[in-house]
Amino acid sequence: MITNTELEYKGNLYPNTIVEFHRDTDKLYFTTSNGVILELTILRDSILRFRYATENIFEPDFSYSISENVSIGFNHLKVEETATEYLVYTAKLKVLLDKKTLRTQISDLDGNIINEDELGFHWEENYEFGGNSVKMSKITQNAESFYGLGDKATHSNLKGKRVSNWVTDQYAYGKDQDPLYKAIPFFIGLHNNKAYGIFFDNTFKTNFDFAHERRNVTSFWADGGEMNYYFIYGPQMSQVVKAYTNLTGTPELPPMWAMGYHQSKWSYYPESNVRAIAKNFRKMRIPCDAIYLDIDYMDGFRCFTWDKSRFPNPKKMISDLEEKGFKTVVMIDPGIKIDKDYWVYQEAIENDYFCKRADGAYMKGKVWPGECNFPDFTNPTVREWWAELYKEMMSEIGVHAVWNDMNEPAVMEVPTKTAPLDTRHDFDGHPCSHRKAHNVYGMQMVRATYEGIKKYVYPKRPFVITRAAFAGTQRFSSTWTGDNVATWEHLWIANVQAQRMCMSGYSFVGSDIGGFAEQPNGELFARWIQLGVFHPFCRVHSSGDHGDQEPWSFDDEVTNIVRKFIELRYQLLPYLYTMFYRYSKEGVPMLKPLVHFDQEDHQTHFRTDEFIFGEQILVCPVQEPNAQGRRMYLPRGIWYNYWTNEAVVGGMEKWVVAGLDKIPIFIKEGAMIPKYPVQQYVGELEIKELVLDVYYKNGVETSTVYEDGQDGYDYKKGRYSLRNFNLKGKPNELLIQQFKDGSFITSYETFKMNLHGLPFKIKKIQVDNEFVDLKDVKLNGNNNIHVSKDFTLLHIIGA
Ligand code: NBV
Repeated sequence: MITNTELEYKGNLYPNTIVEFHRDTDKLYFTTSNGVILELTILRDSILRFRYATENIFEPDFSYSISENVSIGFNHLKVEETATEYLVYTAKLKVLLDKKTLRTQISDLDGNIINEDELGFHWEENYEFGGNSVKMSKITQNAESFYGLGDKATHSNLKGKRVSNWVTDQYAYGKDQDPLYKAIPFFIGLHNNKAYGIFFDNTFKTNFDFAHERRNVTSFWADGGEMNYYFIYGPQMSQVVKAYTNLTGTPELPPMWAMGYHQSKWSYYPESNVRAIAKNFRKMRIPCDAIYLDIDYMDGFRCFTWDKSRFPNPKKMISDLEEKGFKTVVMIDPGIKIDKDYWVYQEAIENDYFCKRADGAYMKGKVWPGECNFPDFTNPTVREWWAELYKEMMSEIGVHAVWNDMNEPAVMEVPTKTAPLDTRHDFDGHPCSHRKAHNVYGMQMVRATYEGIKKYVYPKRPFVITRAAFAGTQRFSSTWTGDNVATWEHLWIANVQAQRMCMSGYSFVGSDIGGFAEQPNGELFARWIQLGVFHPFCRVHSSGDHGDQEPWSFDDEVTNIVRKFIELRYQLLPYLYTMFYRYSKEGVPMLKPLVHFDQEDHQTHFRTDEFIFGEQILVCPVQEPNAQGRRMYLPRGIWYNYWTNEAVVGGMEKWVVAGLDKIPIFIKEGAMIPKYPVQQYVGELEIKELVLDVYYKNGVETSTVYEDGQDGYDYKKGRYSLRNFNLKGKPNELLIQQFKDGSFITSYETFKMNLHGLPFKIKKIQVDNEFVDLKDVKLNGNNNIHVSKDFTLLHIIGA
């Protein structure tokens, strides 16, 4: 056992004996004789915040990550004192604080240790920059696994790894390369079938070591700021993820078209090229909702301008595209060209909006337009100005959405690839250097963008995309995983990254399908599309210098496969939209790794490839060339093979056939999957009937379908339609109850129920306790029936 006194000689300082304790409503303060204060806040029975001050002083309490809408309130709080410790009890947890060392141990009320300090909080004075390096070390529990942390391109289980968080432009990154574009200092620990989470709310560069350096120690530390972390108890991982997501917030519902298929390239220009691409989508009957303009639409890469030779009349082009069902999304970068004749530059200079170096000079960096200055997006006045810059672009020219790139910020020709660390930032009234503001710079940029877009597309809903992100950025924007490469390994990375982001509160995510750098062959492109249509954000993007990456750029076989899978995504739109609704409302991640689905099954703890899309669809991409299928793990339960309807028992590995035109897709038994007809774009067709694919189960399962106007805010006034279905199957009957909520009137009157796996022949059908003539429900063999959307109880009875 290392004592505190010994370690003081190794440069680290430790709290010593607690000499004072007091309680202030939901906050408990423990002060040590060497001036450390632990402020322990009880947010909920299972959410605690630990914050440590040294020299008796806390920093002002401020966070960019914590949402305004976080729900707080606990049922029970009691503090007891013994000779050696303080004991804090909530309705779910017991925290023990050692009086001599301030170390903590958290257990559930049955006495199971969930998380305990090893050395606990310690720090090092930072004489170079001021402040402290703050550190925390915990004991790694037996067989503990770790998940989360944003976009790390490494095995989903982080056990044995060390990672850091420093938002970085990492062009053509590789597997295990770290850090990448996002900083999300949140992880989930799982041991003894119990999960907890830790969110280290510190914007400096943070590091996490999961039993990498020392076998039994998990630690995290930051270059500055406070040791300030939230402890979230499950015991279910789903509860941890939901609670973290509630803490850092969720986005409002995006317009449904944002969930369609999107086509991008660096760059589509001139206008004739954009029009030709759009035309081909409709000609080839491949659904598509949005086309992206990369930096080359601008005049000399000046943001908020147009290159008039390439795009003489953007307004006309955008409205013509809109008529054909395409939305136009344009790129905006943070770097503002130093050009005295450029209005954006002038306004920023006049109003002192650019970041400055420590000694007062403007922070200057080279990006696409040449030398640039960079707005200080951590200044609320600058954000307001930035939001207004979108006015003309959105409300005059008619642009539908914006993607923010290079907002790490990325700077060229310097080894650090970003702003100098002495750059000053306002940090919303807490002035600081880039060391503290770097990780949130992109977040604050896209926040400002979001505010502008939201204002100027009103009464429609905003849609924004960002490359850089910090914890909480999901409230404002969707995201993509940056500059990946057209390799099979990157297909694996994209799969892991998307799941990991979902576990880190950030569900609206996708990769550059097909790879950004280099050129995929048709097979890789097809396989990537097959994964990409199951990602919340679904966009093909490429650097464009190695050839084309449109669905028709390969051979006919590939085009047909790509079309088939994009069509599947459009059919699944009501299912996907419902997933988003649950994410937005309840913080439920849209993709779930198997460990999230069934943490008690230890087989799931190290699975990377399989995931649950929403609640009931199991997907496993094929990630190798020349495959005719693959081995995969089916979690426990009974699953229907989507392609063959065969029911399979899970809880084991299986070989699943999947030639190039298929990937393994399984539907959970009892599921009712809503489908729309294939449309070429969202809103093209009035939905005449909602298809419900019903998968028989001997037992009970619930399904949900959420619908609304697909854009606009009427849903906030109650104009939505929420249907909860309770399916109950018995050997000789199937009962479906429907519970409805909301006042939105859907365009269809009936459901077409496709019945899969029914073990009996249908003899009679009752709707709301009345027998109906089988002709009226158009019973077709044993396969499907058409019933009114208003039923409350459907009873299918077998012979
Ligand atoms: O704007 C050009 C690209 C863009 O296409 C890509 O999606 C971004 O991630 N951008 C990076 C800058 C150049 C990268 C080499």
